[in-house]
Amino acid sequence: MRTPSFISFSPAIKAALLGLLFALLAPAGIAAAGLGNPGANHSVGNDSAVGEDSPVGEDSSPTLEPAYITIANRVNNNNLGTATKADPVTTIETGEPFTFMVLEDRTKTEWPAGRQSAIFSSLDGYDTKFKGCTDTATGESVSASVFFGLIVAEPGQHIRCVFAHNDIATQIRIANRVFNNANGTVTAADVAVALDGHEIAPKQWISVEPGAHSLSFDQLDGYDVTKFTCRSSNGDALAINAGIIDIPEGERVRCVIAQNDIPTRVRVAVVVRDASNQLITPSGVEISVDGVEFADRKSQSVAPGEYDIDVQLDGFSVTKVRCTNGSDRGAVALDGDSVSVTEGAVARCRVVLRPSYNS
Ligand SMILES: [Ca+2]
Ligand SMILES: [Ca+2]
Repeated sequence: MRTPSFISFSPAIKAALLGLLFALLAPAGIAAAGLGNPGANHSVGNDSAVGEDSPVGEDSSPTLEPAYITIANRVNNNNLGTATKADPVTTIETGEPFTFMVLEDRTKTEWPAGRQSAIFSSLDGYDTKFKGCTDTATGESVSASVFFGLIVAEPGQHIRCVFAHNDIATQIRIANRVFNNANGTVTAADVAVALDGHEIAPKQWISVEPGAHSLSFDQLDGYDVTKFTCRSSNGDALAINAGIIDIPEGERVRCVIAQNDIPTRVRVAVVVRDASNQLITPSGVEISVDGVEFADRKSQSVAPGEYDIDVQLDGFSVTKVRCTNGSDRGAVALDGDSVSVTEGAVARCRVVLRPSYNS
């Protein structure tokens, strides 16, 4: 197998040839268009005749009237991109013998007819798509393959090709969640979320400049912030330092803010002793807290406030009530049969009953 030789080429041509070979490897961010003559086939890897049999400057093929090409770059800046249609780099590479040209946007350029060619266009920070070519005389589309193929223009033919460049989004999306599994009544819609100091709609993609941005939100009274995280496109956690997140270029960052209502609860445990001071478990014990029936030894969520504890059992009387705070939050205080709980407190109350005739 012969290896391609670049010896007879200038450095610029060598670079172009390498670019052409590289194009075969489907580089990201570059759209390549091969046009025309769909029945033909071409492989650069086996085409060592380029450079060996057809040195630059010695064109043994018949001289043809040239063709013409105009390229049009469309630039979509819907994600804060700032490039213009003049910025993409568009080249056309023609084989046997090899020529390489940079095509200026919307400029009719002379171009060898009857020879295979490929067009490439790229723009940093943009996704580029080849949109096809048309014959400017007939308006008909010119057959083109999306990847490296052939364009063999007819003499005098003028072809117009279009590339579309769309700025790659750097975006952030913030989901705001509120969990009310205790006694909370706030909804996520009540929580304002701000990006760089401006309130934003939750669960919508927002385009941003890459770099540092501030995130803030209403921290609800009576709620814990249980989550404040951001992840990159591939799911990697991104650091949030004092509400500042650094958003890498081209990433679509998802953030979640979650707040969970802090439970305030009351639990009543009933202890019943008989006349011999033995523990018994009679049926018919009724527990109510401010008139609401409670099950024995089962805490229930309540709003912070004051609650009357009432325990009834025929033939028995309450002899003792004691409440402690089972939480590291809030406070519990007892005044007779009335317990007050502040936010986050868990009143664990123990109510002792003894036979009525003993009291
Ligand atoms: Ca875009
Ligand atoms: Ca909760």
